[in-house]
Amino acid sequence: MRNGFRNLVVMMSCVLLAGWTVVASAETIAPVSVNGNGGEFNNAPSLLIDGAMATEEVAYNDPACVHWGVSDVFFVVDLGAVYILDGVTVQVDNNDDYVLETSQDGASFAAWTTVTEAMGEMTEGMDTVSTVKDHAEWVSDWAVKPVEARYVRLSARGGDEIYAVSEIMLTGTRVQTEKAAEEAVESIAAEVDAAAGEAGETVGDAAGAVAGEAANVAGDAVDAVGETVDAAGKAVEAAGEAVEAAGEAVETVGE
Ligand SMILES: [Ca+2]
Ligand SMILES: [Ca+2]
Ligand SMILES: [Ca+2]
Repeated sequence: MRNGFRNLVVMMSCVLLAGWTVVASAETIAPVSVNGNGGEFNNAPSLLIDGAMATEEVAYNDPACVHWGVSDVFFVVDLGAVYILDGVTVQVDNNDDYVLETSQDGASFAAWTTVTEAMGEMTEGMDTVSTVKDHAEWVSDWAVKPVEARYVRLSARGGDEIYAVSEIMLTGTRVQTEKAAEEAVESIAAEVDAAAGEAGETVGDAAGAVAGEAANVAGDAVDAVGETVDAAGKAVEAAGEAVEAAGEAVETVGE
């Protein structure tokens, strides 16, 4: 019975998930982590994905910026899952080029787009630029080709060799892979098992409670019978004593 229900749930989940290659619409992605490599840089890489940007035109070494002067430095943002990336908004130092590459496995990266010195309106300091059409900092002649990726790598080149970034914001659509779909089905099946197990335990507990109560009642009844037997015994004793007393009285009268 339980297996039958489990199979039904698994089957229904498979039907629901079949053809569910892409779920949800394009969204601003919340990355799960970011790390920096390739040389020394200032401030925590986590600043790149905290959702906050410095005010435009502030200097590269603002506390909201990660900045560096070694051209080998790069940062890798992990989105936690594969997305079809269709937009990017970054805030970078205005007078350098910033290269964005993407990867599905975190090992092999391919070029995606480059933020150039010519983009944006700032002539000094940090400048926000975006490919997202309804963003206030949209750059009309900058577009990205949608790409499937889980990792985005940022590095800098050219310019004055003083580099800074305060945020990398990506938009895209989550890709539901076959494996993720299978995991979702397994997780639903496990929940069904757990619920069935708990229901079984509850029934067991209830049966135990009923049996215990019945035993208590039976015990009380036995006690009551015992007390009655005691009382009867005492009455018999009393009667015996009365008979004896009567015998003695007869003897006394005889004498
Ligand atoms: Ca930030
Ligand atoms: Ca700008
Ligand atoms: Ca610079």
